[in-house]
Amino acid sequence: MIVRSLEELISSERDIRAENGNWVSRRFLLKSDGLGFSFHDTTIHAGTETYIHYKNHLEAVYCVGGSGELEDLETGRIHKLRDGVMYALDGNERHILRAKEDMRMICVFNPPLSGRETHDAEGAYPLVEDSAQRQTGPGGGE
Ligand code: 9YT
Repeated sequence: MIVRSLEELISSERDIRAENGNWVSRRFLLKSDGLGFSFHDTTIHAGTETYIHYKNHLEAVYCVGGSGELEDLETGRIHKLRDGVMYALDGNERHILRAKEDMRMICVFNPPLSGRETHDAEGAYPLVEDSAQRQTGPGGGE
């Protein structure tokens, strides 16, 4: 069994800030934990707009605080986000997150993130190879 608190993640190596300052992600579970998914508590900061395209990962996101919107760039649809709304990227959809207030998001990734990934120039996380444990792709992700 694994038990972790947010307090112990903050300021640890599981506490990751986006290079552009738009979000902070506390990574409760990573690939090394062996569950087959990763599990994060992410805050998207108020007033920010973030383009994301996870080409290598599926993600489910549950908003548990704050408000903003999600634009699905595949369809052009805009969805309001607030406490109690979940979205799942089951088709590697390109999207934009706009936070009106700080949005607290609980995120699950499949395959799991390995650790310190931040978005690369194309708004994606590189896929970390099992054997080499090496980051590939533009920007290197770290
Ligand atoms: C909701 C979302 O995808 N935010 C970007 C950060 C990501 N969730 C992460 O690394 O935890």
